[in-house]
Amino acid sequence: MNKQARIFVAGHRGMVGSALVRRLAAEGYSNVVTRTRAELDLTDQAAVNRFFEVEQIDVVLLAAARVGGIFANASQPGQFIYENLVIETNVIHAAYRARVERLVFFGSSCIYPKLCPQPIREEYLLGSALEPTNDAYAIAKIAGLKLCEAYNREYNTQYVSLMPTNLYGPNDNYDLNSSHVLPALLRKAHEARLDGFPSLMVWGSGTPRREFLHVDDLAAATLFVLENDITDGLFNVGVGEDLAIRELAECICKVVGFEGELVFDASKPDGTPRKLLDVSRLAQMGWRASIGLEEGIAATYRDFVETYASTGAAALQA
Ligand code: GFB
Repeated sequence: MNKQARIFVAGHRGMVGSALVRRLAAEGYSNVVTRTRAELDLTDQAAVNRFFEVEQIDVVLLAAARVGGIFANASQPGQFIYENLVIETNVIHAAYRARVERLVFFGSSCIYPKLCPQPIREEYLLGSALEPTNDAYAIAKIAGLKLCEAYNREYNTQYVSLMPTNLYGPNDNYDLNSSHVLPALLRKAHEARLDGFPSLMVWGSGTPRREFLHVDDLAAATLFVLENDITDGLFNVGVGEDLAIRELAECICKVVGFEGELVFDASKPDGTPRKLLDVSRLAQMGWRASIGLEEGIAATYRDFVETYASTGAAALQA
């Protein structure tokens, strides 16, 4: 891909978008275009059309989305389905109208059925019913990847969909009501250690299994797709290994240095029992994740401590 290409990173302040911006800068891409929400509201169709008409974008990285952990998904399904459908529809259609050739759409492994055979291959999509705690979000993400497929078929665009497993890394959301498990436990373990608490509360039974990918690996996979001229299709992006939530909690406590006890809150939902991605499709093309879980958590914790120290606990609620 041309280093002068005008690359629009939609959602550049989020965890995925900011990782993409860092990676593009490190690789020497000099024309990265970003807009804050105040500058461009992606749910406003007319504004999105105008933006694409004037900006001469070559490549879109569509990382703007309403995202959240199990509780946020389960309690705000209307916002999750509406905002994601509108953002995807506006950006993908406006990009096509403005003759943007290449686009990468980011989804999530929760698009696959709740009780999917493991590890999950891309072709298991729509094989059976979704996990109810996140079916609204999953339907929106399935619609996004289907938009890409349909536009490629009908209009010869080159729109690719990447389905990352559960992500973590810098610029994650640490608000305990809306965050995912990894940042939530990192924060809880940190505060429990500082405050000298004897125990740490983990939601659910601790038995569901999850796979975790550092967001810098997702950014690397995205550049791999763009630079190797992969122009069509759906690709899982993960590490190919998972662990139980209890094991994740133990690993986080080790990194943070919290030595108290884990307590499990059975009133909170477990969600899908397991979602381990089969990552062989991208691996066969030559890409693999490189950041190990403990190493990635340690780096994320250092970043968290710096943010926490400079902004304080209250700012992390935002
Ligand atoms: O990361 P998480 O919120 O999302 O939860 P999902 C994963 C597992 O960790 C669940 C447990 O079994 C939670 O009950 N867990 C334990 C916790 N302690 C905590 C905690 O303090 N906070 C949170 N949040 N969980 C989401 C989907 O599913 O993952 C989305 O709802 C999306 O659609 C995203 O796909 C990646 O992995 O269950």
